[in-house]
Amino acid sequence: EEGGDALPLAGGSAPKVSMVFRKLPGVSASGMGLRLSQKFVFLLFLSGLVTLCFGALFFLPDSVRLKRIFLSKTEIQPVTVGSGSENDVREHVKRPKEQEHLRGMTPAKGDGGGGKAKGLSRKPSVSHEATEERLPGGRAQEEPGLSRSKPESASERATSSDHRSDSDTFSFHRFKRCLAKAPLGRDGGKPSDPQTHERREKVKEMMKFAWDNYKHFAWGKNELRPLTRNGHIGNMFGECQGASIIDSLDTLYIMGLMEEYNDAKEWVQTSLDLNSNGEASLFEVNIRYVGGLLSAYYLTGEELFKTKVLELGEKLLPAFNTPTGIPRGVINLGSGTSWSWGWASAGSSILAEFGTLHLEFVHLSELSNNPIYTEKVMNIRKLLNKIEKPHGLYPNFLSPVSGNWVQHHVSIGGLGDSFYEYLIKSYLMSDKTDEDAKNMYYSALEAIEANLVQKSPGGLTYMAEWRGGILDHKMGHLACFSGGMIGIGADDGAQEKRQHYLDLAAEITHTCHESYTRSATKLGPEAFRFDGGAEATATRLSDRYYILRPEVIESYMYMWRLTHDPKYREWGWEAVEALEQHCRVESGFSGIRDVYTMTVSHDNMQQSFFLSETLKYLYLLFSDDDLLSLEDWVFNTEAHPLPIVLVRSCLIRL
Ligand code: DMJ
Repeated sequence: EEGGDALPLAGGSAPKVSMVFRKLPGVSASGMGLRLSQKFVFLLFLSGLVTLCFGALFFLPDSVRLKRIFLSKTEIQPVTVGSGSENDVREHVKRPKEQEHLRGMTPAKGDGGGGKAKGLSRKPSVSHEATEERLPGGRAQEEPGLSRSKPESASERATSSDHRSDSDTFSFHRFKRCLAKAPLGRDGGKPSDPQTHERREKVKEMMKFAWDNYKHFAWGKNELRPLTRNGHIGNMFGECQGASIIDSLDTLYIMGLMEEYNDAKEWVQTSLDLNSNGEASLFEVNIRYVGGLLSAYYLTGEELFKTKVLELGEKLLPAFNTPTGIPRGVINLGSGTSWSWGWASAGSSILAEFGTLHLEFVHLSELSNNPIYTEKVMNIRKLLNKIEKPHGLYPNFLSPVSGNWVQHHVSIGGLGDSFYEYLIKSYLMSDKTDEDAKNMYYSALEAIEANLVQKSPGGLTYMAEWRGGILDHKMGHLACFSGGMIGIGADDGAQEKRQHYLDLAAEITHTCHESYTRSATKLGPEAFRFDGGAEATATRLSDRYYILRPEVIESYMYMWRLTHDPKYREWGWEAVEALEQHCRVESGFSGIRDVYTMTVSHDNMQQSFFLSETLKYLYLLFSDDDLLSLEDWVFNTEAHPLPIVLVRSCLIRL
């Protein structure tokens, strides 16, 4: 203590300092005359001060350059946005959410957009009116400068860097202002002519009936069994439950069934458990759960849906851990292990499964500001673009290990279908910037036309299947979506082919309608043939069933929007009458085992896609075009509407 270890101060001497401190009680002669504990407290105070100053930088406006300097590299991430090109990379600086709240750019928790506080109340409730208030119609049109603009050019992109930090975190409020039309249209899409209105009301009643019975007998289960009046769990979603609820959220919402929508939302909040095990289909979970939750978020702005979908998205990523990055078909959401379907030859992955992730994954990146989802699907795209294709066709099975085709079976129906759908829809959803998707789609369509499209002796156009060069003259109900697909893609092919594609779309839709009219029940079989004298009819007993599928009605809806030919509404109404007559049972709707007999036998299953797709497409068919306008939305393959990501270029300008 006598100053032996006192530090000499500049210009001073140790003994002097020691003397000064020696006069103070409790002061040591060690260090600067401070005791060890005092040095510790002093250092603690100093480090606290430094942390405070540094932290304060984050609360300063964006323009403060210091902030950028202090941000670490990991916080500046490249994000590819649906361009299909590796060069289309934008930098996005992550910004803490709190800052946006301070600046009033995004709703603070609990306000109209996020609804978090509402979400915390025991019974979250939203009325259509209240939500409509939050979704004012046509704002973008009313405010010059806020309307949709063409995607920015490379040079515009370069100069827009100053705005990037304003657009990196998704803001639901700004998103709404970027839509060309209010999502629900002017009056919820109410048609002006009384007959169409009456038909639309009928479809709404069917939805309510299907929902009420599901709620009563199968609440929380995946589907309703309407004859035995219980729930079906199945194993497509692992141990995830409530598929009918997730699939119904957006349908209930657009129909204005708000009490039902609120029940569904409350279930998501209190009971949707994503920490489950079991074998789940990556494809089914993606199109129904991810798609359903994304749509629910984009329509309502409820943060709950966004939180859930981002939680789920992360759980799907391990499926991509293969040598090629082509995901396997089955995943355990709990453990993250994944494997191929036992029935898929040589451990292969299926084209319609790994090729039907793009739309949802681009939106997962949009909402999470994490490029990983887009990277995963762009990698699939790249591999498919590069690989050699027999006659330009895409076979249905690919090895996730070698990246080679496993069999040469090509189909626009099951196993292949939605891969083609997602090519053209990726292009449309990217606000027509994803040139790779467009080129791949048109090349595929050319190959399909050259190899698969056939004309029957009776003059019906159909899509045959291809087995290593040999045609199977069969068309599945699933393949009937292609009328709508070719229709919505018609505008963007070579100019002179526009009419050609519209005609082809109309012919395919007509053939699918024929498959309905040629049955006793006026519902279409699972597959119909064009050989052995058959024309659009099922020849095998095993193909005669109808499980409430949407594809034919889906094509009616698109063709109606594209042509306004009244026959499509008439055909839709025929389907409503047939559904009512043959599929409606006392406690819900059921598929039937044979469309060719009037003594129907029910399969006791109300599929969740009946609520999500069949009834939604019918409702849209009898609504005005501004309800979920095709200018703003694309529908995923389960009919969940996702916004066109033009929003991003618009957001940058706001
Ligand atoms: C739906 O789950 C989707 O449309 C999927 O793409 C194919 N089949 C069913 C409906 O038939």
